[in-house]
Amino acid sequence: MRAFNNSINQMLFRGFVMICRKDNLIMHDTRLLLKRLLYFSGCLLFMFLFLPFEKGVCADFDYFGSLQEKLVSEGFEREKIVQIYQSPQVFFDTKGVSLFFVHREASLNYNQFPSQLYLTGAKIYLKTYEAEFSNAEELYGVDREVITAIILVETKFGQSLGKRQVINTLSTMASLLDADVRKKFWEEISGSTTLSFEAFEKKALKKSSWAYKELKALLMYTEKEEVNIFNITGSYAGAMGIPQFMPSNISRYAADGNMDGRIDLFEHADAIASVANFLKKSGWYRGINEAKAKKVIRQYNPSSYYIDTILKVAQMLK
Ligand SMILES: [Ca+2]
Repeated sequence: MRAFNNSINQMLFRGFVMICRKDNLIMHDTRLLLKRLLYFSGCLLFMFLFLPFEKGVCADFDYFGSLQEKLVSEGFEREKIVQIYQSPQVFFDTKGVSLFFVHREASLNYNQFPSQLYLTGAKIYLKTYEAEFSNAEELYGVDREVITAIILVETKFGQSLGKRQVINTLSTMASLLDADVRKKFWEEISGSTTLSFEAFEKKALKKSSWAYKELKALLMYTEKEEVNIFNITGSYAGAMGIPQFMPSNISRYAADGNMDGRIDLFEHADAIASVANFLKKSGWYRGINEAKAKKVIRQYNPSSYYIDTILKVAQMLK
């Protein structure tokens, strides 16, 4: 889109120069003048038709201004924050965040997982990372089959990591802390949501506070582990990596499975250890009974379909 806009700008400039340059223009040749005016008008029409649709946002509106100030006032280095938000990769993701307001996430078909295809994949996964699973079982006392079932359902063993940039998802949602940004966003989505303005305000305030905390956790994680923030993609909610952790879960539960001194949730060794550590810290212990196991898995995802699927797949792998 940027290259396209540049070419439009070049066309406009050429048209403008053609009309204005007196030495090229024979003023008494009205047909030539008309031709050039038509060319210039065509360019203007093109600009009018296409430019306002770039990324679905208003170019003049500063969506992330107050968000940046808030981050700086809470201790983040101004230079780094400005550098992130000046990047062309960061934009107000109207489409992505409107998913929170316009319609619900399509419900996941959990029945697909206890199938021959995924069970075979799970057995290969268990074999491939046998050493990592042994370490996790020894350190955290969590069954390898349960960890495998979670990694299967979350990301199909790291194959479905989500395509949205987490920085955009969280920044867009967090920017709704600002009343002016909420007003602007409401104008953009009010025609396609069944929510009333009051219900939107309530939801936006709650979700923006949550996203702001997650955004801070993301910034801290990427700085600590020296990860390129623009390389982190995730779900529509901002969950990231093979185990789909929210950024705030990283400091609490993520673990360095391959002992290389870094936590990288896009590496299987770290993902396996992190899921195990999450379950242990949520109350898992060796020989846990089914009722208690359900309570622990509920901390990962409260859906009863999710919990039942994890336990069913784990049982089938034993
Ligand atoms: Ca590691």
